[in-house]
Amino acid sequence: MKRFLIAALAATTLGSAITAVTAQAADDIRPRMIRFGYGLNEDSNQGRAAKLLAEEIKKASDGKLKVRTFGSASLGSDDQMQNALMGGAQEMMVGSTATLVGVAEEMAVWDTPFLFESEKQADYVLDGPVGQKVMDALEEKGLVGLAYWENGFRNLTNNVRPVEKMEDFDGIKLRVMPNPVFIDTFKQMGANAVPLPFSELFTALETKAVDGQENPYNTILSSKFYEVQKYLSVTNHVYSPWIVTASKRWWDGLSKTEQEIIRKAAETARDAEREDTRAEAREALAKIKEHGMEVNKVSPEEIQRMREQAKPAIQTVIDTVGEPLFNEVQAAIEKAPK
Ligand code: KDG
Repeated sequence: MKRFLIAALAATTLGSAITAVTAQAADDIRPRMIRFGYGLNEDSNQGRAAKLLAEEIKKASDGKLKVRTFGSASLGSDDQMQNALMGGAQEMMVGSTATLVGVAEEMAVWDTPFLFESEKQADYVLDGPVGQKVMDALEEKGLVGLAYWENGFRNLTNNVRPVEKMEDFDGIKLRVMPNPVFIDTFKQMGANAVPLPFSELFTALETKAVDGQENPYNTILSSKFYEVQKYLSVTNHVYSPWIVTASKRWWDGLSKTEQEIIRKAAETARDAEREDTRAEAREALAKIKEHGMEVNKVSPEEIQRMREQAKPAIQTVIDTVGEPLFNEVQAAIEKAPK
């Protein structure tokens, strides 16, 4: 009997302590409106994950932290939003790591052609120490990196010809992300690389200002590129992460409780987004074909030729991020599960 009473007393004390902490935590959360911007449309994998993040933050803060999501680049292109966060004019966003290279050059390591061979490798490296180190480089520039989401392995579309061998790139005006490594990579392949923000891409394809582009299957579907593109050539030439970031100026004004809620929600949404993106990608090729695109898979021999040809672009990455960081990423890849 005595043991039960002691246990009951301890539980009551513990219970009231938890209540007190929870109450304290609740006091630590102020009513806030958070603007979360992204570039794809709300029906995309990026849009679905943004909605989930908003729900998770609202739930964990008992509705005090409200997130308004703004899709289709309605708050601006990735680099415009990144500048808005650094200036404190917007609170949060998700966008490409590739457009952050001008902010923190370490981000260029993720643009290395053929860096990852699988999503498992990517998850292991991005969510590990070296992924965190690259993310931390954003802080002194006014951004807080919260989680890497999956954009995915990138493939080529164009209206000129199927790309079956490297020479087929010749003369193709290929839109690339505004990023030195992407420009270098496709110049090396023989394409005419044209850097453009994502928000201008569909119109550029529709008006034939460019012949082609490269993006994961999910984006080709959700952005309806099949309406303005004829050929899809499967290369998986680079794995692109997205990154969820917050304005450091805003972030530093949050309580630890609020920061923990937001960080945890970004990680919860990350895990769900990766699952959702991979499930959608598995079905994507069939759907892209149904929409009339002609699909070809580039042979391993030709992929090897492209790898060789891309080596100067890899040197651009090493020159940009430094050999130590590049080697640290390579070492993490070696340790990653296949
Ligand atoms: O906002 C959309 C971009 O974050 C993303 O999709 C980047 O892959 C990208 C591209 O091609 O610009």
